[in-house]
Amino acid sequence: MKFYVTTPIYYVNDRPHIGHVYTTTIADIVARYHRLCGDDVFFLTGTDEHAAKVVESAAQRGLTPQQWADQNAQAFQETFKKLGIANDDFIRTSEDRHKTKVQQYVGELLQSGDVYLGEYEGWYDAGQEEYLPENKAKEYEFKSPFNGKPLVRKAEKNYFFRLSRYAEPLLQRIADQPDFIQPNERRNEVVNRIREGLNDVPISRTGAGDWGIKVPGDDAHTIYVWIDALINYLSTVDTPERSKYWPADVHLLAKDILWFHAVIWPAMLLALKRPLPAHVYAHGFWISEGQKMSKSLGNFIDLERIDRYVADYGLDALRYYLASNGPLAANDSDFAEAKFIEVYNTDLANELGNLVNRALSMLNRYRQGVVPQTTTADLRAEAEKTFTVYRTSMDKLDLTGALAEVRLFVIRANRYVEENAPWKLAKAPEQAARLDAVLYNLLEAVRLISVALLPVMPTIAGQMRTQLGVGEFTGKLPEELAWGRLPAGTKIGTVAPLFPKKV
Ligand code: ME8
Repeated sequence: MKFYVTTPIYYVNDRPHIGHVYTTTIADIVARYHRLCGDDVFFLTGTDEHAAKVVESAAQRGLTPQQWADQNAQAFQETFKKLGIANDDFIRTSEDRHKTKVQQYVGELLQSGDVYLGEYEGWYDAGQEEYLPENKAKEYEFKSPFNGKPLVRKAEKNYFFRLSRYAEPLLQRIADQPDFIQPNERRNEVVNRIREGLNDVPISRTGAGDWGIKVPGDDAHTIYVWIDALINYLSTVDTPERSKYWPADVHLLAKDILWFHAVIWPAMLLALKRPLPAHVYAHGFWISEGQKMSKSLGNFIDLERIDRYVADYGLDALRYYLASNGPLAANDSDFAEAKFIEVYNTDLANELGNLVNRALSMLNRYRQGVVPQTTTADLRAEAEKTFTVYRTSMDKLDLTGALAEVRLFVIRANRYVEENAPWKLAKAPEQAARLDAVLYNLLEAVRLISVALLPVMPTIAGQMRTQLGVGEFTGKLPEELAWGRLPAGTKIGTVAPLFPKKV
């Protein structure tokens, strides 16, 4: 099966921060999971470059917009590479392969009458480059909900997209497929807003100079950055080799940009007569030490801090924390350093690291490091339940739920050690077969946990496998999550702590 997952394409004007790293890491985990299941995966991320802010910032630095975009796009690419993100492509909207497709699709929409030339007057949020509907402008007291600056009354001749045509088809789609927009809270918000009515939306602006994509046949108009940006998901795979990936299986993003992804983009696709993505998933926001992250507070968890966590605790610990404690559901999550350290010490060092270390050390001590035969499968039923829940959770993007389930199994396996006290069994020769069984069951639990953790902590899971002597993972995840695949006679590798304890 094919599986196509996307992240938002990030504004090149900003430096990468924990928010960008989060969505991209979640997408990476989902992509790795599907690859391990044997799917033909395409994972796309990239940068959104045609915003007016890019022209301003470039000018302030004496650079061309392209030079400034090049620098910053590179920063995003390097960051993602450093953080182990295995994306299949990185789309930049200033690339020709994207620009030609945008013109092609907008041309199709002009032909079909879904895009037309009209006049628009409304309340404009210059920072966000978007018009707010009259009722929203009023609700926010004619100030930007994002930066508090006054909205501007603006009139212009524009090309419009006939969004008003698509309220019913969109509502129908959401009714037919309730998990199209996730989580549920977000779907309800979108449905309520569509029911308030949809106006046509301007999709071009004038006076933008050369930075941006022109409306085909009318060089005075530049295609509005949001329309240009949304198209990346399709333009990148609209080639003979990649067309098999469309429609996307999931667009991942945060709640701030859900409207564009759940309403405007699907309506554009309906107008283009292209299939709609299967899911639009809008997670919540990270806040920082209890406060909203903002430029004015200067409290972004930025790259310097991220680098420090990676240096001190390892990249996989950061990935685990993001996935297990992040705002995947409707609520926001607090990124607090103390919490991060607590999760490292508890879930990783005390629970997982300890389990692996004691299981392998006891095998060395009592069986010269060779996996024995077993006569009972004490943990089998629990393993089967754990990994069934794990898989259904991963399949529906509930990474937090999947990891919570794995953690319970780690705790269970540690308790199994206490219950069976192998150190006592080792003293009684008539208990030799029982000790064999206990050791086997423990090591098989460790193997299963390593398989489940591969998408989230690829390096740690790899180390677990090396220490266990089972080598690099080459199988398929669903099969490898079945009980009893650890061969008796396996000679384990060198045992070393996975998570050095921190204070
Ligand atoms: O909106 N917590 O780009 P952007 C979690 N270019 N995620 C966060 C976050 C936070 N505090 N802050 C940002 C744009 N994000 C457009 C998108 S797509 C066709 C065009 C993440 O650079 C989250 O994924 O502002 C959010 O949706 C995205 O960054 C916004 O990135």
